[in-house]
Amino acid sequence: MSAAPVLSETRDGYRVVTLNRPERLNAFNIALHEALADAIHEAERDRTTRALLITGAGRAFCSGQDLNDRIMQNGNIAAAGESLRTHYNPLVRKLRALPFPVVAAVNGVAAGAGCNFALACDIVLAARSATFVEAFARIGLIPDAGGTWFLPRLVGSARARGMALLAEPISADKAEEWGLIWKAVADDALMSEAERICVQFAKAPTYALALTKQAFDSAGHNDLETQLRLEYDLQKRAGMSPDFAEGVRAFVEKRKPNFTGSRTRR
Ligand code: T3D
Repeated sequence: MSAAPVLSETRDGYRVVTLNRPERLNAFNIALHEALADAIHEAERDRTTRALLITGAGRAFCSGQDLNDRIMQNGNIAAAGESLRTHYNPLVRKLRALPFPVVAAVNGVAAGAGCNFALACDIVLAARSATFVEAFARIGLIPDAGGTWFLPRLVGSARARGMALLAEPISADKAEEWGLIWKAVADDALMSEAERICVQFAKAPTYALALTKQAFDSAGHNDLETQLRLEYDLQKRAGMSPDFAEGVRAFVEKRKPNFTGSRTRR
């Protein structure tokens, strides 16, 4: 029996999802896509989930599309593109829309769609030995899974074009220096640091964090006036949440807040 392509573990207030095809550096095939979509769906359905941690088994985070699957039985190469519609685009949309933060713990190489999948997460932590490579140009494709959207926004046009057109690996330290990711940490500290962040998120005002994600994503296409109006709408919603009342009371009473993450007052 072959191993499950994705492992999912429930922790106190968050879930850990591990891509589990280490022999292919956790490359995406249909089974992995489907198992990952199921794991994310389960996390979302579980009302106690307040953060998601995604990492890879073995020495890699994810090497993008499994290229073995692109060679058909007759030896021809399958047309690229359809998998974006059926799997990659829904995955990126889902990660951005989840009502809690998603932390990527990039434990090793993140290549192709595996790199952009990591960049779609809210917080990207990387082991110092990890690398980020927009490998697409090496095989005659363009960056997908949101890469052409994320890269220039994160690192600016010059570095985005360099990464995409040259397809050279970027070290975790350089990724942090460029603002591609949140932080590079020592290899043996990666999981403990990612878990520490998820424990923090599990006690956070989750509804406000979900609205914050929404505000940042809209800022990508809004002008300032539209964004100010959106902040007004979202802040009114955050202000109606029990966590706002609790946050203010805790501050005044000089104690730690006890956030429920809920959007409505009971
Ligand atoms: O419809 C569509 O297909 C469009 C969608 C496209 C999305 C994409 O992601 S396109 C980009 C696909 N990914 C790549 O091009 C990256 C391919 N992999 C690599 O360039 C290198 O493996 C890495 C830079 C990621 C790591 O290099 P290295 O030297 O550390 O490891 P390796 O020796 O190359 O790989 C180890 C094994 O994993 C090896 O298998 P073997 O020889 O031990 O049996 C290798 O073939 C396998 N592997 C790595 N990446 C993939 C893979 N097998 C299938 N697909 C992969 N993507």
